[in-house]
Amino acid sequence: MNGAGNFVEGYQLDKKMKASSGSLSSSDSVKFVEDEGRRTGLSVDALKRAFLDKLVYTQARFPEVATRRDCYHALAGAVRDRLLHRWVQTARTYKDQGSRTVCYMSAEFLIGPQLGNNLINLGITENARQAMKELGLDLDGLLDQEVEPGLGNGGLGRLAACYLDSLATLEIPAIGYGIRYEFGIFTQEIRDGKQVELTDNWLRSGSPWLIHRPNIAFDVNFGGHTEHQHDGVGGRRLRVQWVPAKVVRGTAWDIPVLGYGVNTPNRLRLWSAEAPETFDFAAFNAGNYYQAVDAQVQSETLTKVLYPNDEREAGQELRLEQQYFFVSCSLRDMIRLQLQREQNLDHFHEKFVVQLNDTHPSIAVAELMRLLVDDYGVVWEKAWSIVRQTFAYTNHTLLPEALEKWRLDLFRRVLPRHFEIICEINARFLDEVRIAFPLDGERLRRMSLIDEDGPRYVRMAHLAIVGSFAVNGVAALHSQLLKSDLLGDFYDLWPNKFSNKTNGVTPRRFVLLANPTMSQLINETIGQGWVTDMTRLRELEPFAEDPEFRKTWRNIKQGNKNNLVGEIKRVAYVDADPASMFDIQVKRIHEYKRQHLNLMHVVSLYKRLKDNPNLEMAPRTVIFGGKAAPGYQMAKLMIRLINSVADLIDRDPAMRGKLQVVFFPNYNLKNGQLIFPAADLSEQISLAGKEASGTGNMKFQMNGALTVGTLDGANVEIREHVGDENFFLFGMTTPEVKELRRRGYSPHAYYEANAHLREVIDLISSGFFCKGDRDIFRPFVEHLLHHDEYMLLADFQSYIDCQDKVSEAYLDQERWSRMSILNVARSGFFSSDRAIKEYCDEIWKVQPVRIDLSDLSSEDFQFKRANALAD
Ligand code: NBG
Repeated sequence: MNGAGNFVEGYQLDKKMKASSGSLSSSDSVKFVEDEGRRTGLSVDALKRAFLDKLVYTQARFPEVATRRDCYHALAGAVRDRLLHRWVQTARTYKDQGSRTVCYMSAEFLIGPQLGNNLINLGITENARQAMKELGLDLDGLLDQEVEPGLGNGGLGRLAACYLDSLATLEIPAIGYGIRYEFGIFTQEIRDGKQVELTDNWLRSGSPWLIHRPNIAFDVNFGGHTEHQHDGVGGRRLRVQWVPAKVVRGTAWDIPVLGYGVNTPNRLRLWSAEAPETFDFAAFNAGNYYQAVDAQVQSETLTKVLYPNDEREAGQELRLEQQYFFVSCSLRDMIRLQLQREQNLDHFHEKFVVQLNDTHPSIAVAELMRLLVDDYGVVWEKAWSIVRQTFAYTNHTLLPEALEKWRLDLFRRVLPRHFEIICEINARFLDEVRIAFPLDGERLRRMSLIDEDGPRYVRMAHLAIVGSFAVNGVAALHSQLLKSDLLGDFYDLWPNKFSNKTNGVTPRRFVLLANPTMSQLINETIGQGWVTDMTRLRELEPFAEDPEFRKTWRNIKQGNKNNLVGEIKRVAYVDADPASMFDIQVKRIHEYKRQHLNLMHVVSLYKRLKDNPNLEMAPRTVIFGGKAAPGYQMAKLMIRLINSVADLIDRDPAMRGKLQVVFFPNYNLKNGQLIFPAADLSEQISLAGKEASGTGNMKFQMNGALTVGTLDGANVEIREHVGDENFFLFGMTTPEVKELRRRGYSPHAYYEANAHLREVIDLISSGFFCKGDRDIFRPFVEHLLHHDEYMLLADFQSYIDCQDKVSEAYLDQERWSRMSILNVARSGFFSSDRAIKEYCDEIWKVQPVRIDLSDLSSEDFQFKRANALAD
């Protein structure tokens, strides 16, 4: 009641203020400045006024009828104004200075909810909380209204988002280029223990962060054929014209990405597809209404939905079309910007550097060649030199099935001109290989851009490498394996192209926003400098020895666990025991990530507890979360098995207070921000050599979880930083895995030799966990016993032994807290700021550009060249 009163009062106040401010005309520059200052001010009062302004003039609502969603939009709108104020200033500065710009090209940007992060980066979370409170509203309730844009699958898309955050924070001129999918990653529900996919209609009630630029539009060709003509002196110049079968228009949608504590919002520019002519009047007049809108419907399909395959073959035509579509729009946008400043494209590579986030955008190599040679008349050699100085490529996987290749016939049908260009690039490239390695036909075959074994394919990774000046992996081990195995031939040819850039994650979202209580304790202990210089966390180390500090630390963790317990109850209808160890594995469900190994440990504990109810062990709640690609049957079966085991354990009174399993549905950023801070134990248990880096491992570490993990991906470096004694290591190393495979791996032999392993597997295959049904999990067990590609059985015993050590450590809470504090103190290296600095210094060669914020004044806004305005 009180709240509602305040709310109306605030509104009255706003009206009064407006009435007294007199008439403001834009010709009066002084007043304009004043008004601008108020419009985008950051004080509690300014935020209140702006909020009410948005509620009325954007949402067309008044307080008595406003819903929470309206209020969210009003607040987001007010925050957006503050971003745009900075944005305009930034864009102007970049334009004036002609700054060298990083273009991060990625088919995925998993940016997550924006409002909370923007408040943090503007430094106004507390002011906004107060402003809302004075209006009778609760900030957290409003934050909760935001529908997160799920424009990515997992680590790769989230990495791109972390990098945008760091680029802006480090004041580096940058643009993220991607796709505005209408439907992002599906929403996962669990029904009868099984995954059900629901469409993610994130745009249903509009996104306050998207700014449409209908004037920034490009027509993109598909299909058809090419026509070759010779002209120029003596007909020596080849001119190629591409006659397409279909044209789709891309228009730009921008999302501002503000850095922390700076005035730099960079631009995330996403392309959306539409028909060039939205309505076919000829067809309409002929009486065919459906045909009249058909082109539009067909074109829009292109950016309708994100492919939900994480590290799995996609291979569909539409996916290739999506890739080409966003790449073509992006490159032409860059060319447009360059031609605003210069007469020609000779210096394109000096103004822009393009990072290819995996092979998804790698068609850019051929597209930039096409644009330069066909559209701008640049000769091939010069064009190739520009291309090769523009692109750099990041590889994100060693899994063969995740390496993109396109069937030649499909590729040629969709992109006939690019097919020709790739053949030319390949011919010249193979010549280079021939000269470097004479008479090595086998090597030529391996390195060719075209895979000639069986049905022919275009190898996108090879195109990316050949067209780039730099190639990097995403963790030390991964980069090493790229050089020694997967890309060894390319390393032999161009050793200097290769480097490592270990991934990082942004501490703003994953610590400051996700874990406010721990952040506050850190601020009080060592100051706030760590937020932009994570190595400062080292200053926490001495406090690991302080019993008082450890106690506070534990209380904070307990508070975070309690929060998660509430959410688990809400979404999974389970009462999780907050006194138990929270043992968490959240990530995409994939055999190589071995969620089923984790589950085998659960079954092992269950069996041992049944056999010996007095077994001394730390009580555990084992929490899983993650989506399975809809067509990946084995991953879906893994989810089902997790839920079956969870159910049975829940029904067994002997397990109460000892062991519990929870499947947390629809793992995404929003709930991730609750999960990481609540974890005691982080499961990073992929088979060595399979996980390129992992980034969840870093998010857990920064929030004080200890890791149980293999020597895979960035785990290796995490362990180096925290020290062997603060990391639970198990499993084979990469050379051991290789050696075992070479000798011939027989999972069955492990099964025969290990009685406990046999008990665990037999219990699963007996149908014990699904009401005696022996069939459901048969494929699962058969697969393990006879194939076990990811060698669970070989690592089983080592994992179980290691988990027993975890349990023992957890029972000594003082020791555990000490280790937890040290994990946080030593997590600085895994900030995305460090990673981005390395990219800037070693690959991109870009410098920060400071943005000074001044009020936008009308003087500043004289349209001096009024008659030269662009239409
Ligand atoms: C993923 C890897 C992860 C890595 C992220 C970000 C793909 C193709 N790769 O290990 O599996 O952390 O990329 O680099 O999604």
